[in-house]
Amino acid sequence: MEERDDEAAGVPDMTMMPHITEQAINDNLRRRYKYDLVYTYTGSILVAVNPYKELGCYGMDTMLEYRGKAFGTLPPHVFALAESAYSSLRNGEKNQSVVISGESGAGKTETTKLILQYLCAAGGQASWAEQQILEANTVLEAFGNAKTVRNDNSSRFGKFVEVRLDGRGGIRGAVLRHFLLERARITEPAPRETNYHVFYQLLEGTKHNKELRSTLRLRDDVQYKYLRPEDEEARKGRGGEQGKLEALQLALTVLQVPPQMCEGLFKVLAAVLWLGNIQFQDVDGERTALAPSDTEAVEAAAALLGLAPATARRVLLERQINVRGNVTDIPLRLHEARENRHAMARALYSRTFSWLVRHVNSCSAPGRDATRALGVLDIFGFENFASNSLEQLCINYANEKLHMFFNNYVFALEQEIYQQEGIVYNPIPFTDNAVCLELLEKPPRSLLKLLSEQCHMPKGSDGAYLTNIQGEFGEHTSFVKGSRRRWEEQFGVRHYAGDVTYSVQGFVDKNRDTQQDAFIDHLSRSQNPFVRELADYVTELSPPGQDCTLSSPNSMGTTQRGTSKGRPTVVDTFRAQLQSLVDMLQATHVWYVRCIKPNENKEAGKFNADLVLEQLRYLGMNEIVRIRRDGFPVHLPREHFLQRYRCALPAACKEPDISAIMAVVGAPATDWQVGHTKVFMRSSVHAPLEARRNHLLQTSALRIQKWYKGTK
Ligand code: AOV
Ligand code: MG
Repeated sequence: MEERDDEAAGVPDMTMMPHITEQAINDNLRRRYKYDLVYTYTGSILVAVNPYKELGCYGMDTMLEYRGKAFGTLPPHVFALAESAYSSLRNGEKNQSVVISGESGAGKTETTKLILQYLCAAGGQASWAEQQILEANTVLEAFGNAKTVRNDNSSRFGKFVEVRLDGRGGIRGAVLRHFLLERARITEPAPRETNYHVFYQLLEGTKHNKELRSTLRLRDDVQYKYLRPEDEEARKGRGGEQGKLEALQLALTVLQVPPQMCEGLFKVLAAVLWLGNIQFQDVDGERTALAPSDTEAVEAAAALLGLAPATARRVLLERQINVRGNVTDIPLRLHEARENRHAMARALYSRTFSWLVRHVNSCSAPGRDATRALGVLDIFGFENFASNSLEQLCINYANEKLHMFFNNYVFALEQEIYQQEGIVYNPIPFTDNAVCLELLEKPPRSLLKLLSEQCHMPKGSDGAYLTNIQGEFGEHTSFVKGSRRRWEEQFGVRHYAGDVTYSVQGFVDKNRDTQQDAFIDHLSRSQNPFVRELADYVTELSPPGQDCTLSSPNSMGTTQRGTSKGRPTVVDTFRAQLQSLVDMLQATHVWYVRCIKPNENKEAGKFNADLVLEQLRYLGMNEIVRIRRDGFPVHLPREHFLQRYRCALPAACKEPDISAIMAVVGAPATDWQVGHTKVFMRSSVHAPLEARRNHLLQTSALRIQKWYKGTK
């Protein structure tokens, strides 16, 4: 590393920059990046540029350094933010949350892990609850992450981890919510991408564990189609999977998954792989048969799922329909049989994922004394691939929603409060994404709503949906009609982070997510105890909290038909989940981390200024720096302010007043104002006030200790 020249290394807080322009912000981040200073503040918002290499600043020593220190007293770091959220909670302030955003590969998941590690270390002794929180992550990453073209360890689900603490700051457990695991990947990973990590870990790990390998009926010499054997290249770059299976087994043990369930769970994974290899053949255009030369796949899948071979054959080749109580078997046509088998694989895998989340929640369930919560939100980042489908629409919709929440919190609400309180300030305009969100979700007619309507029609189709939205939204400023050539298959959305073209093919089926009821029925009678549990519930589609806190999911019994009116579709449920998440965040104090991706090649030391500039633009970084510099981000009710900081005044002072307190820390008059009910401050005033208060509290605690010892 080059020797550091402090001036050349930029400023640690961008609100301190003399001139705020996009270029200056970009330049500041670039300078810092050159010296491995990947963290930069904008007031209390943390900007993190992905280093793409081990930095050596995440050890216990660094954690201890940040322990108990007020925000801004040490160089910017994700630990400083975690410490502030944690200490606010301990000081009895409202529940805290950290919202981490940035595009795919920007570093959200790594940041989340660092925050959780810090919290778990901050709790003091490494307790069981802390161990479980960290191991839950190992499990979720194995089952929910995969290699994509943008990120070798891309999260294919969103998560909100709520760490629960008692009044003294001790960690008592965690509650996990998950959002929309990508299902298409299970049966059809995109070219140059992989399936979920766990499959490769299982195959690699059982090479050295022959016994498990034979229990799972896995074979060395068989190529599993769901793993894209033709695309071995895709797996390179992720490093070996050696030792990962042991780590996963250990994590499952820490999470108290009984050995019998563990085995059942691995059998389901192996069954999914075998399902992918089943070959069908057409009989007479109406009926389908299993390829006679290839019985191994069917037998293995049936045995692993604990089903009788005849039962398995039946659910693979026929579907049951229920007409007024009469159940009839209807043969599946070739393409239906193939698709039906994929649906079985996806149902098994996504139910396994939901089972794991639920299990984690039950085993690390916080006790009654865990009254405080610190949540960390890590979702899938904004995506724009060569081909985008319903998964990308949902992912990008989630990012729009959070962007709106951020804007609202940082700009709209903030300036509204200034106005109400009679504060003098220069209004700061910001780019609003409300119009795009309206297009996506606003009732009664929106892209998502019309999709669900289409799914409730017996003859609903992708084509009809596209015609529908083109007619409805042709003139909408956020809607982009597909290019002239492809307008009958594509449409586009002008997102805050750029235009994305979506291919409509598969939208209706994916959103319906129909499952064969007969299959689930058979699972409930399986010989495999884990499989029986999978038949029990449909949490993949249930809202946050897992246990049906919203009204809808109970009506989604497994025996209902997928298209019936009233049953929530995938996007209906996702929308409800997101809304409930936002409502919940609203009730907390929110900390923000904005992750930035420095280059497209996952390379260390490369800062592509154009790429960063694009992100700074759509994040509205320029306006953020401005409002944090010119605005008054810290507000406290007058009474609260006086109570909190009167300690800064000499004890003789009977009538504490705001200006006297401000004078003690030498706050310039431009940096604070008193509104009708609240005191407003810049961070430059708040930080020294807090530091002074902490110092005084510590010295008086010491004095009391001394006095106490003296009296003994
Ligand atoms: P993401 O969560 O934002 O993408 P990740 O957190 O998975 O991105 O980061 C992508 C990769 O960048 C990681 O696998 C690391 O190799 C590297 N990386 C990120 N942060 C750090 C760090 N602080 N130190 C070292 N390496 C880092 V996505 O999940 O795709 O939206 O859906
Ligand atoms: Mg991630």
